[in-house]
Amino acid sequence: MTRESNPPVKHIPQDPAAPLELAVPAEQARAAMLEAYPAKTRKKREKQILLNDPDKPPEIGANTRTIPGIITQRGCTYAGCRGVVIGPIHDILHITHGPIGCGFYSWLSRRNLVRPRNEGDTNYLQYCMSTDMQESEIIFGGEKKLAAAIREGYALFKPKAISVYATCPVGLIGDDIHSVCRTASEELGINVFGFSCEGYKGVSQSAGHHIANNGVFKHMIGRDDTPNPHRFSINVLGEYNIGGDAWEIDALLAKCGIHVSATLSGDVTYDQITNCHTAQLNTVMCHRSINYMAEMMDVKFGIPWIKVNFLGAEATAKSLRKIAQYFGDEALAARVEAVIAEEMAAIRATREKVRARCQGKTAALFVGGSRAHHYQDLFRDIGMETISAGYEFAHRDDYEGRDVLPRIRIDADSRNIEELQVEPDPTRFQPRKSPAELERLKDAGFSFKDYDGMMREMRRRTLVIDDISHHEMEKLIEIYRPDVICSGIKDKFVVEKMGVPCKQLHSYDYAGPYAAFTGAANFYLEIDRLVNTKLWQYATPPWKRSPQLAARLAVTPKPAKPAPEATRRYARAAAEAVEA
Ligand code: CFM
Repeated sequence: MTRESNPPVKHIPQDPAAPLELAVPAEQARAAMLEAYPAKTRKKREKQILLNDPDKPPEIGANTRTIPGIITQRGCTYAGCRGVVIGPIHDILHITHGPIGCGFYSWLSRRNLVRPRNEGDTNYLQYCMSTDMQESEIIFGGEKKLAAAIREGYALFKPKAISVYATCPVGLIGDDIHSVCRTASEELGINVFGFSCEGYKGVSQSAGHHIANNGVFKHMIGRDDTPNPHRFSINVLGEYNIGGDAWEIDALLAKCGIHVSATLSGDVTYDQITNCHTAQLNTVMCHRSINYMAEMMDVKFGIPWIKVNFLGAEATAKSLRKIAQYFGDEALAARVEAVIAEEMAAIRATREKVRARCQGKTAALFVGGSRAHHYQDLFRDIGMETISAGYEFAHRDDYEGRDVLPRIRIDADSRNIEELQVEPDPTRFQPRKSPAELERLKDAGFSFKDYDGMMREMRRRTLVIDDISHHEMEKLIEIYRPDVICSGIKDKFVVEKMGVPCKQLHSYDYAGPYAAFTGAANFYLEIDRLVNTKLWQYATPPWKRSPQLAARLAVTPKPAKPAPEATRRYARAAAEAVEA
């Protein structure tokens, strides 16, 4: 298969604001995706598949229920709470109250990477703890079993804290996990707290993020007021250390002289979280999963927050400069500039080499609630174009920018999730900047609590698709055949069977790190390998085998190239080995 037979983009204009000239106009691709749906489904999906306008982002249907029968990429509320936000805290015991499958699938020991800092540091993440509910508990209630599990966990490990997560059946039968936790806390003398994060609680894992933020805020933040000795101390919120990303960010900031008090939540301890309200600034990587926490800490303790992105060399440099500007210290700013110059120089050759090989190639990204946006910066670094992107579960503000917040209608599903009423702490609220300093920053163009969203940074008339279905993904590939698709395990093999390389951006296919400068260079090299490999030439896609499909797609059916002798020899040897 040769891509040249059906290139997705006819012309790439120099001006980043100008639309790409696509071989098949985006309107046509959208119509082809919607065509197969029954009227009611189509009406809903029409609001979720849009043509982008970066100047005036169109209103997208987001954070709504997936239509039953559609194959979605989404996960559940429990996954967002226990799996994503709280899972990485490595020295508290996480007990899943529910059937064993929920605990097992959120074990995530390969995801939550931990590097103990000091002798004797504990890491419980290698253990998977669950109450393993059975039919008898479903019928007669599971509270006793939960209380016993908490006692047993404490007896075995003597942790500083224990957290309990409710799964769907727990909510359905009405176990009161919070009262069990309160009793256990009094009995054991440690912090024990629960999360009502039943899988069905919201329309996706996004609801679980909100529930997790509320719980961490109520039960952990602010419990230790030990003064922070670091002058330039920040928290990195919404960074989950996938593939070691948080370690790259930590090391880079340390080189600049900036101390990370806590990363919520990646390789982080209970003590770091209980004390992180003493930092000077909150920086937010993944806006979707943790904007609630940033807001609540600002109101209660006076810590302002800014949006950052450490994915992509240019984006990382911009974020470092923004942090330095916040602190307003000349020596710090100079150090940051020196670090940027040094790091950029170290990856320049790699970036240029890869750029020469990838320039003009295309990507499509469908991931979670922030990466489908952030990774566009990495592709931009190497001259690749994002022709389509979308989130699994993000809200309108992640697409259109935070200025739409007052205009978002709160539906019954969102109302289901508690909004904490937070007030300034009577003794601990302490604004980090004086009004005069804030005014100066504002005059210099500095903005707090700002997130422009994905659409403002994507090309005009590219396709933005919320909660993409398998059917739509297949159509997208048939029509555009992007050089790479970034997605997750639910699509990976469907995409690859269609002859398009797929990079998982949730697990990184167990590679990475991709954050900061060294991480960016890793990503460039990996994308180069993916989009320039000859491997895909040896796959015969369906339209090469079917003249009818080829006619429909207006491509010329050609037989697949025979593999070189060495490859055939290897295949023969492998087959013989299997037979033997
Ligand atoms: Fe935030 Fe995430 Fe993401 Fe997310 Fe996730 Fe994730 Fe993600 Mo998978 S918190 S929204 S719920 S950046 S697990 S670390 S990769 S879907 S884009």
